[in-house]
Formats: sequence, C-alpha cells, structure tokens
Amino acid sequence: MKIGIIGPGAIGRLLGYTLAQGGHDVVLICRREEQAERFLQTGVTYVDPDGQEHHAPVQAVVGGVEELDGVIVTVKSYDTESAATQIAALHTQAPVLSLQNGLGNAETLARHLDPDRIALALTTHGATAEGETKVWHKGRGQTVIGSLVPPSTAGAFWAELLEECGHPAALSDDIRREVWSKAMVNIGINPFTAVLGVQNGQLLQESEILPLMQAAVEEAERAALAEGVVLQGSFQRVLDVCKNTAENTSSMLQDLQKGRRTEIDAMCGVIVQVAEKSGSSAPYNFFLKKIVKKCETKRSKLSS
Ligand code: KPL
Repeated sequence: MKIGIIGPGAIGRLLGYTLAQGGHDVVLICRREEQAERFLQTGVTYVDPDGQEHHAPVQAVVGGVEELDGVIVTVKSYDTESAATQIAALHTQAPVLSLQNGLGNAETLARHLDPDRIALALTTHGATAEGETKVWHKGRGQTVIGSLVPPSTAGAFWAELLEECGHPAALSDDIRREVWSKAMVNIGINPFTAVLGVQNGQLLQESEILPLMQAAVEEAERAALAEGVVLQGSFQRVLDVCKNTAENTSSMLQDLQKGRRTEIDAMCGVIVQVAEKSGSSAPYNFFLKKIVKKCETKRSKLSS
C-alpha cells in the first residue's frame, strides 16, 4: 500500500519506518525541501530501544501526492487545519489517521473530510527525533486506535495495517473518550511542568501546586461531561503518570525550552471554549492558557 505521512517528526518517522519495513510505500509529506531531500538520500534512520541503528527507504515530497491508500497526520495540533486542507486537496477518499496530542484535532479534520474516513490513535511509545531524518525509539508502549464515527471501518483499517507491520495496536470502540481521558492527564501535568520548569515527578513534591492541578483537572472533567464524555478519577491518573514518568520532560516544557509554540490551545484552550459554549467558565484552564502563552512569547524572544 502507499501511505502518506503528514508531519515527519518523531512519531511520524517511527510509523514511517514501521510501515516501510513492513513492505509498504511510505511518502513523507514535508514542509521544507531540505528535509524532503535528506529523506530521499538517507531514508528514515531508526534507532531501536537497544540502540541498534536501522534504515528504511522512503519517498518524500513537499506538497501533494497522488493515489494514496491512507494518510497519517502527526503534525502538532495547531497545524491540523492546514493538514486537513492539504488532504482535502488530494482528491482521495482513503482513510485518515490522526495520531496527535490534545483535543479538537478530529473535529478539525471532520470539517474538511468525510468523518467516516477518520480514525484517531493514541500511543505511549517514547520517540525522540534527531536532526532531519533520525528517530530514537526510547521505549516500547501501547497504541490504541478507533474510528471517529463507529461503526466506520477506518479504525480497523489502521489497526490491522500496523499489526501486520509488527506494531501492536488495540482497537477501541470509544476512542473519543480515550482522547479526552489522555487530555486530562496532559492538562494536569504539561502546563504546570512548563511554567515551573520541572520534570513530571517533581510536581508530586509541590504541595501548594497539587490543589491547583486538581482544580484544573476537575474543571476539565466538567467540560468533558458537557461534551457527553463521562470521566472519573482523572486526577488520580495524573498523580500515577507523574510517578510513572517521573524523569520525563513533558512535551510542553520541551517546546518552551526550544523556543517553540506549545499545544496549550488544544488542551486548556479547548476546555475554556467548551465551558463557554455550555454557558459556564473554566477559570483555572483560562489562567493556565494565559500564563503558558506568556511563557511562549518570552521564550521565543529569548531564542530569536
Ligand atoms: O504526554 C505527555 C506529554 O509530555 O505530553 C505526558 C503524559 C505528560 C508525559 O510526559
């Protein structure tokens, strides 16, 4: 099969390598010519969890590509709109898989594409990009996939494809709930680590901060309910993840450290919007969004 991947960062490269070594034609859809050229020259360089380096040839383009059998979207949440218009312009009805952080990505894709084509995935595989073409597979995890609109077959298509390539993928019949549940964990951890400049485990030592984390997560749970998603015990999951990923630098802190835009809009920003839509407010999430945005501006000024 011929599979396009929009957004060849760490997860895009990991999936690109997996599919290419499974015998598929992988087309990495890049934003920059230099990166596309490097992929054409060297393929994807994959470093497995034991530190062994492997290579897989891939195609790479900037812009459109014809006759795809599937499209994977791994761009940052704030680039989903542009990925959606790019896919809509491809004139294909192939299934689309969003493997992205935060809330609202599926809804953005569904504004441009037939919702029956769309599947969502979450993964706990640890991967880090290096340079233009390399990916370090830091830790094996789990991938769960589901159709945006069950009973469409989009989710099963992707789960089978990845399984065949040796990447285990569990099928969920309520992926929307899983996405919201993961967002609760991100809301409870990412902005706090980003603003305080600490690793995930350090939050457990911050006794004045824990009640604020809890308030933000409970507020987000109420927003989930307003969207018809019933979640309970999210704050306990936040504490468990802090413990289990104690040494991790959250993706939001990494973004700030690199002077990049964060995905705060797709986390606290969506909670604020949902609360407003349902006639209430979400002051903790509003404040977290504001303060992370301030940090973004400061950091990007420092790094420019
Ligand atoms: O997903 C994460 C992130 O950093 O974005 C957590 C779960 C917080 C792990 O670091």
